[in-house]
Amino acid sequence: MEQRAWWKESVVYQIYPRSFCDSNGDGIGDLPGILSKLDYLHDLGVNVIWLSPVYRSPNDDNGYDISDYQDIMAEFGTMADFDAVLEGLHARGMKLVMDLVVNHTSDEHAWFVESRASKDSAKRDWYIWRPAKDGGVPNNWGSSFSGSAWEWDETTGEYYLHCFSRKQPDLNWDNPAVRGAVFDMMDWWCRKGVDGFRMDVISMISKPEGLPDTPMRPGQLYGDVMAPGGTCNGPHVHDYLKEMNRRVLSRYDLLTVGETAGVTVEEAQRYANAEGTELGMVFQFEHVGLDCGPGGKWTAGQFSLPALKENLAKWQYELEGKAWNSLFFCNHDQPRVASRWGDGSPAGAKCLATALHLMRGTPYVYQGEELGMTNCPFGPIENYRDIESLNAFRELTGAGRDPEELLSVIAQKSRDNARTPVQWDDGPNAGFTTGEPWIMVNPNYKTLNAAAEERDPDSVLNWFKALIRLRRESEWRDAVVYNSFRLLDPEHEQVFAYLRPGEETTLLVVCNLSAEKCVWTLPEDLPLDGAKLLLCSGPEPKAEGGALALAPWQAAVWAR
Ligand code: TEU
Ligand code: CA
Repeated sequence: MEQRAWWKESVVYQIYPRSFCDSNGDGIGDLPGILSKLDYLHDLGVNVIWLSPVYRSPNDDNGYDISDYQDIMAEFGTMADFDAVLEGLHARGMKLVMDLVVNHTSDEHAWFVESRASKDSAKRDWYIWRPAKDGGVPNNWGSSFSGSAWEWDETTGEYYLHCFSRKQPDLNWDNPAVRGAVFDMMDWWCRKGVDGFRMDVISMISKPEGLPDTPMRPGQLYGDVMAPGGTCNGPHVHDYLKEMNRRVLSRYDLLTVGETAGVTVEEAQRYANAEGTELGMVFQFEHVGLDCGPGGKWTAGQFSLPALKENLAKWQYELEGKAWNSLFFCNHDQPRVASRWGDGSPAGAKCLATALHLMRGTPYVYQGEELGMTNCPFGPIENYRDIESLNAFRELTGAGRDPEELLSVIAQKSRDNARTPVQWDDGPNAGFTTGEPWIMVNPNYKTLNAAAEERDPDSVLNWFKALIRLRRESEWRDAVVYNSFRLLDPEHEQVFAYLRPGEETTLLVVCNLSAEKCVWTLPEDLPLDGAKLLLCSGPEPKAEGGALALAPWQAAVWAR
């Protein structure tokens, strides 16, 4: 039996503070706004909150560019406001996980200001500086936010590396002083009582020897920093995480999850190994890359349910007994799954949630996913706010891409789809703010909002409550958390069905992830008689001669 742990039995809810709830009418979400929603979160049943960055930041990348790790961004409130949220969560038996962004800082961080001041600065080697090569950039790496990953600094006549925006210079983790400063800061937060860390692009902290060029696809303007041989899963990343674990993590009872861009199952078995020498779990990104085209994120790809099932099953099989899995479809960087792999309907959102939440691993609910929030019809590029989308539009149209065609892909994939304000009610700005929201509110808030869904027993919100209760409180909770996994009918184009076999109980999960009804044949060795129906969206499908007639987007869970 898997070693038990509270973070394996948890359901985590991610808050993107800027878009969660605004308390003071400036159109920007904030910590007092979060405080006002703790009962809503407790009632949902989640027991851990992952808080996207609230540290001091110039907001070039909405807080993922930190200028002071031990102070709070003025727009979000004060450290006292933070302490009130932490205390409020603990008073409700809930936990708080911070977003640790230490692959890079803001260029306004005191460390970088000192580092860029002079080549002889004591902190020069805290970042990655290189002289020009053949009169230009040191290698072919491109930033994830377009352009070269190298920025020329006139003052000292060298380039510095930034895998993201030019205002997010990469820290040099090969420097023990950098590691020490990061570990001290982490310890400071742990002593304040936080319960863990989500670690931003932690797979990128150890850069490859000599910073070699990476392969370029035809038509690509730069080498991809996340391609093999680039910055992911570098030579010392596991040494540094073991050191982090020794010096900080192992001293506290924490949930730790690495955002490991470019991770494979083999690497995940190391990052999230069962011996607990590095992290508790990692986020993988293969499944959310399946519907990207050959040219990467900004080229249209085709969704295939068999391909998604194959990938998710691979991660279930390859990690079992070796490492703990995380389960997510949504976060602040991904479009809304209800639109992406559903048809935008509540039934689709409920069905997708069932497929995700009954697998083995810790599930993550992204703010608004519990409401079935959908992608937003932004229209013109002027309505977007995300640096990644805006820079891509400028760079790719500048390189000759048709603006209309590109805009249609941005509409599907932009991170801004996840960053529209949470829809609390049908009042002005969906109850998010009394002011002018920093980003447009999805016009469907009139009918898609928490207040309406709290009153509707068949809402997405009440379905999430039932899913979370099944995992956290029901008599089947151990089966949901710790049972094994076996995919059924891998090739079926509509149905995602799987077993969760265990010693005492086996769960059967059947999801018709399509807008069409279908008849699904039960495996011979799985007659349903005697099985107990635990959850079902719509009337229980009757098994006629071993075949289940499933309504569009119908999900059902049995135990036997
Ligand atoms: O994201 C890392 C990352 O790879 C993202 O660029 C993501 O894969 C991409 O946007 C998907 O298209 C982390 C944070 O989650 C993201 O919000 C930050 O912008 C980024 O790191 C830099 O801190
Ligand atoms: Ca505010």
